[in-house]
Amino acid sequence: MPRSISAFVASIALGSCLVQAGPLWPLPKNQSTGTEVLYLTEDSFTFKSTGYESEILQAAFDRFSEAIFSTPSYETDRKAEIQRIEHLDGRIDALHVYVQSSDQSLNLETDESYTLIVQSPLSWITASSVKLQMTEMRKMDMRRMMRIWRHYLPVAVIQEHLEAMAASKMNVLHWHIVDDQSFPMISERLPLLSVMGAFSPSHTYSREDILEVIDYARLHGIRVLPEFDTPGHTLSWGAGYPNLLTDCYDKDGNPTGIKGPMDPTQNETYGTLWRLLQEVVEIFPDAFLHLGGDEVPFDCWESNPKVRQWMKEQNVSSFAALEASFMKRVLGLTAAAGRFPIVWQDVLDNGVELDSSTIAHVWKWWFDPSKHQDVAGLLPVSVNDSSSLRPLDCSLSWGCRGEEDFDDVPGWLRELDAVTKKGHRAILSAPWYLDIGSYAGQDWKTYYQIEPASFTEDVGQQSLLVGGEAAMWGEYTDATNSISKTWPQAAAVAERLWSVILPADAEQLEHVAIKSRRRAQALPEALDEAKVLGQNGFFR
Ligand code: CP6
Repeated sequence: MPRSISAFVASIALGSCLVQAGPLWPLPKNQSTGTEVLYLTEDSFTFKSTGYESEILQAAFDRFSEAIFSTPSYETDRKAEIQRIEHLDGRIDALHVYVQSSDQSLNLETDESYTLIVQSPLSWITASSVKLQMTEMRKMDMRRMMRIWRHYLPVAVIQEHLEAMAASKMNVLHWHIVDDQSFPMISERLPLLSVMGAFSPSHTYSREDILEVIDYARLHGIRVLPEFDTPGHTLSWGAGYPNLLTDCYDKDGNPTGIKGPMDPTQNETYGTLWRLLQEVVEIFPDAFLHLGGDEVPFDCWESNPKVRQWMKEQNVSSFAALEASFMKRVLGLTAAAGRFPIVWQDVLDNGVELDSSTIAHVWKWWFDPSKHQDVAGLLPVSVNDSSSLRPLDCSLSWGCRGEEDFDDVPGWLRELDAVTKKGHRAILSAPWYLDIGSYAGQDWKTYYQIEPASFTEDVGQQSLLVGGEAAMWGEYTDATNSISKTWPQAAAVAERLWSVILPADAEQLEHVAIKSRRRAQALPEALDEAKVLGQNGFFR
């Protein structure tokens, strides 16, 4: 039995650190607390690896030594401090870390559970994998992710995000690396993408930059999931390779000079994508690739006589079917490149029949029942309008597409039900748009109260929800405010995702009850904890 447990809380003068019982973040599955108060000092304390050694472990030791002993000392009364330490119950001289597996790769199957026992003079951690990230999260391993972009962010800012992610135990960076405004990734095979499409030559990511981000992430136990969004959100691609995009026409059939989504009717479009994809898989090692597929506007395709002619010839009867044929070819290329695909929910909503191995990314908080007539027995759609549940302010132009979007159940719950009924795995970001926000960073409470698994009581369906994501779209954030807009709010999403309640899991009901009680207690404490983390420089 541990004689005493705890988080490394207040760090104090003398380069020492008190170990006290306090709120742990994220909440562990099990925790027992003793009564003794222990301490560490910089001179006597060491980390020691007793299992498989690794670079990741060493990097973590360095980071935590720094975090424990180099934090600012605001309680600078040294004398009082010496007296305090003399009255404590014991010193911890070492933390032994026993990693049981030699496998250092990070993937969807990585077991991140560990047990921490705190006692004097020796404490230890036993972990299955080198990723000392979490206590076991029952049967569902929720993946916490975070997305950034649209303005350019320097590598140093991305690294700061990675540090904050590691501090809140987020484990995937969803890097939405290109969008309409800019193509910052330097491609060796298609150099004009960034030469013509980036904001400027200095607003780019070289291969070295990207590899640096990926390695920095790896040493923090984080995977990098790149997104190359097509066929929409691709304006910047057209600066260097205009033939990739569709020419739009006006009502009188004259070209407007405006470009639309990618041109799905030309083989060269897919040839160019294939060349880029080969480079992408050289650079990004993750098994998954995000293919986008969101918000494809059909009006430009419709206006283009060549596209209409092609559709007639190929017997493609609708623009949704045209989008489907594009996505299917891109999915084929992705499989050929050896990556598993993730797509935004729009692709499934538009009726594209996808292999069930494709992961659906749910981002809309509204729901269009007409797009889901093929799925029987969905959560009932009620038209009674309880406005208190509206997740966001309807004055935002894209927030309210008609009253039918909002009823007593958030649209994303229905969508999760629909896509998992079709057998797809799902990732959820709809309730966690950090870029939107309401008053002065108060949204973390709303983020924390989301119950992502409550869309069904079917354990099979619940098990298909593989992750959640705190999203920071970069329309209104850049290097000057991206960190402060994102943190520490994102930490509330992380804690929520490590503590997801699965209502249908009968054998775990007791645990669920304990968890929800602790969650209720943790809410006020969590804010204090976030403040401590903030003061200690985790969230600069
Ligand atoms: N950019 C891109 C965005 C969004 C999407 N794709 C987006 C728009 C509105 C909301 C959330 C996200 N900013 N490329 C859609 C996935 Cl509310």
